[in-house]
Amino acid sequence: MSTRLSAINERAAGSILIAAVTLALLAGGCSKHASAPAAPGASDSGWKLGLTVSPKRPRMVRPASFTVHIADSTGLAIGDAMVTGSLNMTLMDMGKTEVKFEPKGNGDYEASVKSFDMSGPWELAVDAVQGSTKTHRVFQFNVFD
Ligand SMILES: [Cu+2]
Repeated sequence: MSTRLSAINERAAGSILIAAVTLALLAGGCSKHASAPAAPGASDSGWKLGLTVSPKRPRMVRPASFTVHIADSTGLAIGDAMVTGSLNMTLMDMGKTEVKFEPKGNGDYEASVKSFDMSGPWELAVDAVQGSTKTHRVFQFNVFD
């Protein structure tokens, strides 16, 4: 076998490996979806968080609002948590936009943005804190042109 051929083969194998790693990273990103069940870690609250984006098809240069509903594992609404959020685009580094959620009663918390800088896939990382109970959930949504 010539060294030249084996060098080419190594390079090809390298590209395949990079492709596989990229796919694994993308799949990992998608698996952080909102509806994933809470991990049974000791520090996890077991709270259920649900996100509603309004309008249903948010648009790039338009305002949008986010409503997070929080309930405990038995479905009881949690009305007195401190809730903050961080928005970022999933496929590029455009920085993070912090948002503050205001309690609206019945376990609902609301935040809004005036616009998005770009259309495409975004994620909203939500942190809810009540005393020593902390919950982190990441939601994905799309912004349209
Ligand atoms: Cu972007």
